[in-house]
Amino acid sequence: MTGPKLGLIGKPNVGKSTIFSAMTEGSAEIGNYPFTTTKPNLGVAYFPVKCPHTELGTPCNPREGYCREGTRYIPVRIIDVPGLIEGASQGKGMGNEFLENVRDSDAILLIYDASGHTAMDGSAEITAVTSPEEEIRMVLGELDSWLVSKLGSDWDKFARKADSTGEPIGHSIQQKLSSYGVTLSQVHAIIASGNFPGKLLSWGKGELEEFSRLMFSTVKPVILVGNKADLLETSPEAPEGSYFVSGDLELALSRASRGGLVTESSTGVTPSPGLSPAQISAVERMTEVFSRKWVTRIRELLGQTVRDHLKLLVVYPVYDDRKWTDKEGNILPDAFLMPEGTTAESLAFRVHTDIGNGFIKAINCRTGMVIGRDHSLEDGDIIRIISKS
Ligand SMILES: Nc1nc2c(ncn2[C@@H]2O[C@H](COP(=O)(O)OP(=O)(O)OP(=O)(O)O)[C@@H](O)[C@H]2O)c(=O)[nH]1
Ligand SMILES: [Mg+2]
Repeated sequence: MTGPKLGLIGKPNVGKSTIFSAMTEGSAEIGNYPFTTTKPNLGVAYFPVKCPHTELGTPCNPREGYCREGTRYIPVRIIDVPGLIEGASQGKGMGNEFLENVRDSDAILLIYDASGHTAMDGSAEITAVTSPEEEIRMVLGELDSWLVSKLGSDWDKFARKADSTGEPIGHSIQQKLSSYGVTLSQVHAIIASGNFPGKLLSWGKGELEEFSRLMFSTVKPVILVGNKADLLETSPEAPEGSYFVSGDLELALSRASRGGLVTESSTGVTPSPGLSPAQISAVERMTEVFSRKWVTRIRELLGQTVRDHLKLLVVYPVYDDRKWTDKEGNILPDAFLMPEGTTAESLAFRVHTDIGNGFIKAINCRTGMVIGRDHSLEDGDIIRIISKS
């Protein structure tokens, strides 16, 4: 599995494992008490795109993910980690263990309790004991302090050595952060977008904090997800840019659907015949909550995370530009996630190093146009690469 990795983080008891289970159709342990999760859960979830096979009229044969009724489901990796409390960056609670797990996440879904019914330490409360803003500030603060402490460890020694080599500072920082999945061009972009002195020895805590803030807004975007939307009656006005979901109802619906109690389609949820009045009223409840305009379904959240926040495109490489198949005749076997601005040549390298090295030209299979190595690809493109090898 090669898809991007999304980390679910947040304070205890906000519903991370519930969302994880609903996303992955798995069964992480869920409990109404803090620190239910003591070890990270890893799983695979799928986000939907309209499958180009509908243009061909013949079903596709995905190598990864699956396709149902013209919708292709593309895999992403999800990690659910133990709840985070204040002081986690200094190792409090399961702090360090949790934070190490987001190291190689491509994006972070910061799950908070939009209903404000979970106390800061994760115990369930009837009355609102914390504002979502306070909760988000705490989690972001811990993320920042953790990265600052990692980046800042042995700073003087590191900076003196790096400055003396005369290497560009981005290069040294990227090496220091090599296990965090940050590329050299991303480090350069961060440095270019802030106000950083050219000598690392001149950097202080302020610079490290600024670097961390930029890293979590660009390289590893943090996406705010307010859970327990079912407990709210009206759309919350804040925080800006947040999504609102109901992990509980998502999980109930996915279980009901797998158990044959309901059928879900693009038009809604239909109860199967023979349900009890209690089951019917549960289905009505789900339908009502999911019909709220401000509530996002979690698979749409995954799709938007991949496209709008990680800025990845879905591209379909094929061998036959008319039948859209590989050499074995499989229709649209691969759906690759590639960064925006990806070229035909970089797709060739993603298919295989030899194909990249032998690149001659590519064909946009929808239009039949020949495209060169530097041509930027677009979301949904179906591309044939012609290569010497
Ligand atoms: N009303 C409501 N309750 C929810 C929702 N999602 C989760 N819960 C409940 O919140 C409690 C905590 O859920 P978990 O998924 O275990 O929370 P967690 O964030 O993984 O907790 P830790 O592993 O302890 O950090 C459980 O009682 C869930 O049933 C939701 O969308 N709505
Ligand atoms: Mg949990």
